[in-house]
Amino acid sequence: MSGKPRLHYFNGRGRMEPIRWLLAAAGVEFEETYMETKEDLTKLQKDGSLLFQQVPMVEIDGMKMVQTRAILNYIATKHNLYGKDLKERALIDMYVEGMFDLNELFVMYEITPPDKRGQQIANIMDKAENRYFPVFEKVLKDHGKDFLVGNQLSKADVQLLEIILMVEEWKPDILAKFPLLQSFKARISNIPTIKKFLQPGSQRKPRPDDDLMDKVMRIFF
Ligand code: IBG
Repeated sequence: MSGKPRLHYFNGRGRMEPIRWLLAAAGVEFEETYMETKEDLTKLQKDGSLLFQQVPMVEIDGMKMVQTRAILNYIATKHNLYGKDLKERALIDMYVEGMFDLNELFVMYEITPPDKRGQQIANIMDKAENRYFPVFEKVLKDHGKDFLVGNQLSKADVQLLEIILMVEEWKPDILAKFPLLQSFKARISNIPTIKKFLQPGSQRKPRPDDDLMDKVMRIFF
């Protein structure tokens, strides 16, 4: 075994992408095994690798971890990306849960029928612009610091950049009304590990296309 974490998922964003982002931001190299068919999922389910019969699953430090948030919390704690005390952690949790709610809409997009996709994207853009981004703009404005919590990089910053870039793929001017999120984006994108992850050829996954959406349907439904 190489000692590198191994990620088990399909070759797309879904619920695994925040895990890829966090490992990359922490400077951790990782390997991936992609499921291509329902049989690949069934095999993992039958061999006892998946506690709740679900992926994402990450082999890390001798464990087979499942549950996206548990995996993220483990990586964040291990790499000091989870605040310095209980109150910072509480803030990080609140911000990240909001981001998960927004991200979940993107995850669901991957299984949205073609005739409903336009409506789903419109809903995501509306939620980003009117519910979530104003909150993070205000957080940055109120404390005047470079990072969301405690003036040091945390998993909340990494996840916010991920979601800003996802929303911008659909609405490039989404940050027009959010000057502090614009500078936040530039700052976090420039952190060396993250900058590297943003380069072409990294393990970052592209926006889902029709082929990927078909594959997801075939594996899970
Ligand atoms: N709470 C779990 C987590 O956060 O990890 C949920 C995990 C989950 O929903 N996994 C799905 C799964 O393994 C794959 S995400 N399902 C198999 C099963 O038998 O339950 C894929 C998915 C997408 C979009 I993308 C909608 C639904 C599923």
